[in-house]
Amino acid sequence: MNKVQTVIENQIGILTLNNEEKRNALSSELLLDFIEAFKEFKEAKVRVVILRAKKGSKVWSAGFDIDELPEPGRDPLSYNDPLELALRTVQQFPAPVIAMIEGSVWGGACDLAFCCDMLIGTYTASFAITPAKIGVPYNPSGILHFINMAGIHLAKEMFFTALPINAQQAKHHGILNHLVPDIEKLEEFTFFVAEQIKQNSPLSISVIKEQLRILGSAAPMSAETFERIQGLRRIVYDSHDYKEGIGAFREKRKPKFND
Ligand code: LCV
Repeated sequence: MNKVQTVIENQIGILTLNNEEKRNALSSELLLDFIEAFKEFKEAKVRVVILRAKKGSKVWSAGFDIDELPEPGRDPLSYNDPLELALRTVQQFPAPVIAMIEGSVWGGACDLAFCCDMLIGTYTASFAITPAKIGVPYNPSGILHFINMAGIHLAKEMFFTALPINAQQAKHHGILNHLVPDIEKLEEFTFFVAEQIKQNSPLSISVIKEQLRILGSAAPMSAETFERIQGLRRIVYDSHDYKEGIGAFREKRKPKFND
């Protein structure tokens, strides 16, 4: 497991993203290592997981690895893609997962952080939801994570502008549970919270976590409505803008989207 580092200390699993040269972009390789790490944590019966970047990181994660986005015409984020598997791994993990955030969080990495049970960050934390910047669609489960986390108006603003919100805004809107001044305090406080969780019943916590997961996505939807949402996404991943957005990122230039 090269792309993530894991340590277990006093029943706390610590997973550090380890792909600094690509700003912790979520490549398939990293995500498969990530899922493997959670399997180890589960076997070791850890009571809390802390998900972090290396100390001092300016970027917590740059999001989905854009080099791995498929050519137009194929769903870029389908049910069994590694990012989706990783999100469900976090959501279905039987103990709390705390995202400890230092630095900027982009696109799919926001989804990953938002799927964690709590977020604790420093003033360098920021969050951007980026599909419109690259000309890609977003999947219904991800959109629901953003609505649940940010509320509909902030979710719209973040999707439409693709601009980062800063740590204070994130705290104000309840995205960050806690905002602490610097990395030293971030580590100290996150471990303090983890220790508090460890005092409580792991069975009770795991059952309540699962209940919250189910209830949090309890909006009923007909099969026809679901197919319509899927169809809407296809319009984007079959489009000129999809090709242009990814091409522009690779060529390090501003994209020219269709009017
Ligand atoms: C591949 C990268 C990436 C990257 N992929 O360093 O949610 S969705 O729908 O939008 C979804 C599809 C998604 O999550 O898309 C990704 C969204 N992420 C972004 O828009 C952020 C893209 N990255 C950046 O804007 C910058 O890299 C930041 C601001 C994060 C860091 O800037 P910095 O100047 O520190 P570089 O840009 O120089 O990046 C270092 C290397 O990492 C690659 C990037 O291409 C560069 O590679 P080279 O050294 O080969 O030039 N890299 C960064 N992000 N998401 N590769």
